[in-house]
Amino acid sequence: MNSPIHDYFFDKTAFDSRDGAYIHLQQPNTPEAPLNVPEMLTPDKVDGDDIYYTLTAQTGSTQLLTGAVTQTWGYNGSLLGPTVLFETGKTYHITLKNALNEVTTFHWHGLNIVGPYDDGGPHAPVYPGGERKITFTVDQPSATLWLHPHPCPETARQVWNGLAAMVLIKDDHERSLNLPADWGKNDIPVIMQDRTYYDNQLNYQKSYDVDGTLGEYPLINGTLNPYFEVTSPIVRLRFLDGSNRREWRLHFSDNHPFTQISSDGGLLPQPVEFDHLMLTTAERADVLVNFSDYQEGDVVTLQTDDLSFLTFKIGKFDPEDLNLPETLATIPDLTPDDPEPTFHTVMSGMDDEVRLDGKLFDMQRIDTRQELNKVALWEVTNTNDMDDGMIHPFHVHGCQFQVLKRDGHDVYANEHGWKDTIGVNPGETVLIKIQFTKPGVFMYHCHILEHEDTGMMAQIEIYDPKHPVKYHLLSMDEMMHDPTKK
Ligand SMILES: [Cu+2]
Repeated sequence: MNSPIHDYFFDKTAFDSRDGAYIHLQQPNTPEAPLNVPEMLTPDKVDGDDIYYTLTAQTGSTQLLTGAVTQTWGYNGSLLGPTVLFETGKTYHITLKNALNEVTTFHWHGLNIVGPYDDGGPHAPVYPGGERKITFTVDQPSATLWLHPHPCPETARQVWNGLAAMVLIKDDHERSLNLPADWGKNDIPVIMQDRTYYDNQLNYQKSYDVDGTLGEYPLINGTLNPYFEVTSPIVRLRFLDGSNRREWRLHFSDNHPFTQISSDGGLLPQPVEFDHLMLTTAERADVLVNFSDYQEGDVVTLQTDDLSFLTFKIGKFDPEDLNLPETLATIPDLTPDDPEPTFHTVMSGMDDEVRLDGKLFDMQRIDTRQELNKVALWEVTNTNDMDDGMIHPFHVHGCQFQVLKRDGHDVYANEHGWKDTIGVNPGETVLIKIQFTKPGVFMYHCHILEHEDTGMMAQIEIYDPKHPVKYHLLSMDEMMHDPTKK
């Protein structure tokens, strides 16, 4: 079995044990519940190729545990949000509303749209009772993306409270492959999070860890102790690590194989067969599982390390062979304008010592610039010690990039597609090829949410020499306070 992650970081549980505050997941002692599948967001209006959506960040309560309901946050509901569907080539007009009593933003993680306002980073605050309207045309291939708040330094707490939603892009090419596409039946989101409850309530301050907040219990699509009834032989699981810090080291309880077809930014060039897969925070992987060799009544669980967090109950269906084309997608081989790396960025430190390029984030400082549409090589280094460090997941807004080398070695079989987030090991340097096709000011940062909130983040300006733009960059104080309210 091809398990490239094995010799990489999958087995290195030392990453956990060396951190005294590491919390191992436990099985919740709540009754099992059917896996929640967030339904598709209904458009307000469809006018040809123009589609109108509204998303409202709000508070609510959710029956998670036995007894008292849990106070939670969500988009258009009490926890997480509806699945937002985009179609390549169509134009979306989205009204973003804030019904919370604090500022938030709506960040489209993985979407190639202009920054810094549409992209929804810290420069795009939506104040309590307020709204923001954005319009963009989707021009990237089918992919599994997500939406989450980004008002650093409050991002981690808002995600912990429940704000996150899956975003799908669909296109004709993917449809031509006839992949499982029946949402909730054979096309399933698996949003992986972890939470701790105090008297049935979330308490971010009590759970807080400066190196990334961990929870005691898995929470999958907002469901505790979930099961899924398998009624199709081949099921697409869309994994999203939506945790504040936790890495998920995925495998089935019987090491049943699965086939990865897609990474962060869309279909892989070739399907990759695995029996283990690791995701760091914010990464996505779509896999196909062929359940044909099980019998009706069988049960198999999905595990992270040795902890089962999602039970599959095998129902009735006719077995099928998984027949995938050898080539799923053609990934363009971009030619760098300069054959040598032109940008080197360094993630360093742990705890409150974390830095990006030795600095803390400043919303009014542009840290680097790159010309629109130019292809550049970046070196991304994690200087943490091999024996005493952690994986920092590196994320860039406003683009999808390609991973070329890890410490001079070939990348793993599932890293040949588009990526927007990569786990960078302690002591490792990753070489990426990166092109921005949208102008703006964009963030690049560690996606451990507490590191991002601490300031392990910087900004790049993507400029078009023919159309210079002067951006108004808010200060953190301006972002946090509604200027219309004194
Ligand atoms: Cu980090």
